[in-house]
Amino acid sequence: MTLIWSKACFQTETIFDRSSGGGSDMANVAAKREISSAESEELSREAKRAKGDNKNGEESGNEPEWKNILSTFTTSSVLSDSAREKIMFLHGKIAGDEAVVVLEKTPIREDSLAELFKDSKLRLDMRNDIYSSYRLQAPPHLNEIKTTVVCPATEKHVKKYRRQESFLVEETGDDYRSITLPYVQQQSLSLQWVYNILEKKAEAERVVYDDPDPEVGFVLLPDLKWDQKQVDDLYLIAIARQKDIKSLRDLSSEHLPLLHNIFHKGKAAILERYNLPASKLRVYLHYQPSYYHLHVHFTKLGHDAPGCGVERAHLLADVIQNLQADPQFYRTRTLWFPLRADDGLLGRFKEAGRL
Ligand code: M7G
Repeated sequence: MTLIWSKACFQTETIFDRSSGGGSDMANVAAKREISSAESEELSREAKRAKGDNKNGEESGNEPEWKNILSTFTTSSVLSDSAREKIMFLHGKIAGDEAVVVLEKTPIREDSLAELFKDSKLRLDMRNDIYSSYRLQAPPHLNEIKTTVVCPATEKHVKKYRRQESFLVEETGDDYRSITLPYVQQQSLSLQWVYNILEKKAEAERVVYDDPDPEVGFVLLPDLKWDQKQVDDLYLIAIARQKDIKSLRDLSSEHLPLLHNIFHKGKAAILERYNLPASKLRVYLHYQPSYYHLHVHFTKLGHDAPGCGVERAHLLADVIQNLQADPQFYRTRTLWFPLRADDGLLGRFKEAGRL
């Protein structure tokens, strides 16, 4: 069953401005038009806010602003899309800056059904015996598109979203130190968004739980991928306060108190806020992650979250047990993970003759 919680809770979900134009504006993403320099400056400011200046349009304490920073988005390519998942990843430009835009149709919510049936227009496509098919035109507010903007986007962001063939890589502890670590130190995506969260400079009103302890503390909040409209696709992340743990590979038994704390307090906070028991949660770390600052994913069991497959996700419960059995487990064991064809790290493994 779909659970819905307070308006105050889901009003805080938008970290990027969105268009009140909804679907029709989004459908025009490929349309190019000239813009004046004043308009361009305004859009650039908007893009910077979207990038990291961290206000979510609620400064006034009212409804989020509905500005259309995408009205001048020019598409250069569709990076990937899925008709089944109703999602499209686009590469293009906003006011001269490289941008990645993700458009995703949102699930139908149980609490909106009455309004949907009452206020929609229905057009018959075909009828045959007891079978009929219609097009239902819902009121715009029930037909939104979750829109994520990365701007200015780097080449690494563009690669992250481009559909690519993947290869499974085998990494020994030595491979990590000689191939992966040097690459990660040179090439990782910026962690500014993580520091903004830890320092309450961004998404502060979205935080579900905050443990300020510098050793075992963490911040738990909704993941960028979750629109918070229904618990069915719940997705939160717990970001460790310690800044020097890049990934699973850095963990040793000395981090057990931190991992226990995230595991137990994270689950308790989710039970309290969303009424979802631990038995309904998948709690895991990615290896390789995209962002090399320790964080833990909490997703609802049954929700097919991207990256929850066995080739990338490591259950936190297993991680804890492995470290209890062997304090250096993740520093010494061979780990397997998928890399995309155009990932620079894959190139390094090939150069080293490891693939
Ligand atoms: P990951 O395992 O490093 O990489 O997870 P992945 O993106 O390939 O899964 C990082 C997680 O942080 C992902 O689930 C992202 O959706 C999420 N995330 C990324 N950014 C830039 C943000 C952000 O600005 N805010 C929030 N709340 N989550 C983010």
